[in-house]
Amino acid sequence: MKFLLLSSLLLFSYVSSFAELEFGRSFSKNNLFAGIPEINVVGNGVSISDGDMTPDVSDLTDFGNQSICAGFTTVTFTIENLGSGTLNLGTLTISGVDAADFSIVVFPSSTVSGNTSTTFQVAFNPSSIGLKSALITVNSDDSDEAVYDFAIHGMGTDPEINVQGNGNNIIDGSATPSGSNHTGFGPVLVCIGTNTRTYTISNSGTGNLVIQAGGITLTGTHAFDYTIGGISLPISIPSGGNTTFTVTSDPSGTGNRLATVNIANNDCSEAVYDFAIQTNGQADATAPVAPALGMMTSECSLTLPVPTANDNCAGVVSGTTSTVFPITTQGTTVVTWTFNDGNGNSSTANQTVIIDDVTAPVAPTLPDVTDVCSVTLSTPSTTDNCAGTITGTTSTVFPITAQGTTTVIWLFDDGNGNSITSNQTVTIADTTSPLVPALADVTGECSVTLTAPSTTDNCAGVVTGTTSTVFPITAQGTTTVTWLFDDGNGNTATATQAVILADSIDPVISNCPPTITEIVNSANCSAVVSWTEPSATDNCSANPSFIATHNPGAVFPLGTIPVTYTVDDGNGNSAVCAFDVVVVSNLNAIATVDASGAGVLANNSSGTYQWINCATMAVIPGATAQTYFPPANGNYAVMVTENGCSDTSVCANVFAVGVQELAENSVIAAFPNPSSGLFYLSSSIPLEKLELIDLSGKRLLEETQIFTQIDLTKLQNGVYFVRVKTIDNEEKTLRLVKE
Ligand SMILES: [Ca+2]
Ligand SMILES: [Ca+2]
Ligand SMILES: [Ca+2]
Ligand SMILES: [Ca+2]
Repeated sequence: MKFLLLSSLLLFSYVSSFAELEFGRSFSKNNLFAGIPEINVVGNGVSISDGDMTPDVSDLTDFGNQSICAGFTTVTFTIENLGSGTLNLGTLTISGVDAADFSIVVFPSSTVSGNTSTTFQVAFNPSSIGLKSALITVNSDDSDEAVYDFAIHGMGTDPEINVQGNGNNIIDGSATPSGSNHTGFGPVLVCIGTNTRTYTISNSGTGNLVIQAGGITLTGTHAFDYTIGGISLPISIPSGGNTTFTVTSDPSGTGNRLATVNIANNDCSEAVYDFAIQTNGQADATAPVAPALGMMTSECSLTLPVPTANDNCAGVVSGTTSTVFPITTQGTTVVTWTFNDGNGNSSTANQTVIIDDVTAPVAPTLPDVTDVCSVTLSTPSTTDNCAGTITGTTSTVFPITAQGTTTVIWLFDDGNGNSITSNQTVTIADTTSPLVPALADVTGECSVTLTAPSTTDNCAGVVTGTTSTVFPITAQGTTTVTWLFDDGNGNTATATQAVILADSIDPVISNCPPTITEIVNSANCSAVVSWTEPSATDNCSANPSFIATHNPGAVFPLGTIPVTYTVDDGNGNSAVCAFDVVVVSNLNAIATVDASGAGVLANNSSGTYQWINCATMAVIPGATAQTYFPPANGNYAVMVTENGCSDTSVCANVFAVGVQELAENSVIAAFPNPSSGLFYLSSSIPLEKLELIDLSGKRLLEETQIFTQIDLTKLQNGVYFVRVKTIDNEEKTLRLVKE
């Protein structure tokens, strides 16, 4: 092993020599030694005097420290030929008590041209501790320094490593970690915890204690849980010196975590200094430290920033909450935040949030609105810091129809106790009158009550007319009714309507009495007559009044007195009820023609008689007997007077006075006589005329045709006279009795 190293150094030495030869040097002694060689030995650029017996670091004659068990030290010296002549070198030797600890590993050239140089290399590889001294001798043909020698020395060393933790020794090869020397790390949290121990490496030996790069390693089951730090390798610790390094434990699991620290060094007896370390990995059992969370306020809504808590393992832990953000509920909300370290440990913290809207909605500017008839405002809106768009409310009822100016107060309430109002002015002005309607004339008989007419208005719609005229109208003729149409907004229109009343219907009379006959005694010849008065109705007049000629209870004289009730409806229409009151005496004078047809007979058996010629209604003087035979045919009545009261009979016809009798040879007869009604005539002379007369002288029948039969079946039983006239102008009266 050492041989191989020396060979490589030897090769290097030659190359180095050639380099120095090639570049040469400038020597100050050239002029002094022209033509002859002159040796000079140099170390580290410093001349080493021939015979120098005091090794010195400056010229590399002091080789310094060198471990006795590892490596060696080499020094290169230069042999200069300061003269112009060639220097021929002889043997190069190392001598002295410790010559065996030194060796020449690169030899110089055997000849050195003038003003050039060559080099050689010496290795120091001590075999034991202590100062090792030797002498190097260079033999040459230099005229005055043929034996050029100088002393060298070096220190054989062996560092002694020792490691301490916590001021206590750690035995090399220790397998029992202990807290006292910090090979036991104690409990350390797996999650995040680390424990760093510092160890001191000291060198109590000679020479430098050298730890090469990568010289401190970790092995063992859980070596990956530990890291080495606090030291920069390689490092050389001088004798008596020390240095420190750290081992940091970061357990990746719970329980005992074992590893071994290995320090590879140049201590010949403890080339690997190792010891066991141990950590107790701890699970996390500590909840995050809940923070104190300040109260947060806002007017409308708030989304809380997520708070954090510090956890021994998880570090900064963000809170979580079931509260839904943003919080918009007015008032106080307590948000509970939970901080979970992910290792089964959690804590909570409450945070008070106060949402308090104190800002009223923005007062909007509302435009004035005008219209003719009515206005229904559209609902305005405004904005609020919290509620956003807010629509207004009002107590005003729409549509607004009131003429003039109405101020509508809109209320905007944000629902959070804040509100404002804004006014809006509405002006309604109707200047249009209702339409004037054309009203038709109305006609009637008695009365008219008009139905109020209507018209239309731009605002009021249908407007019904009013009038000062009092209904019903009953005045006959034409009445002009003036109707007023008022739209209620100060605008009116008028229209007239003619009402024409014309009553053309007469009153109607009911219960008009019939002829009233009163028979009075002869005492006063008058009668108090009463009757139920007629009644009247009229299409127009409710109680039409009568004008009567007589009233019930009036005194009526003998005779026939017409009574009239005249009723007038006041409208030019009238009706009349007329009847007779007949007052007759109970004398009841009756004059009848006697059986001869030539006299008249009064039926009365008492009183006095006075006959009257009906032709002149003159009293016939002296004719005062019950029976009167007038001197000529004619009509006669009798006035019977009794107790100062008179009664005059109906006139009776006397027809047989002075009648020419038939000739003896003419025979005219009627048979059967009496008969039940049918009588047959027989005559020897043709007849040209026949008259049938009753007892009162009234002529019932007159015939001019040939007749042989007289039919009285339809007459009452009694006595009748048949007066016949022949073609010879003879007359005969036959008396017929119907039974
Ligand atoms: Ca924790
Ligand atoms: Ca508000
Ligand atoms: Ca109007
Ligand atoms: Ca009438």
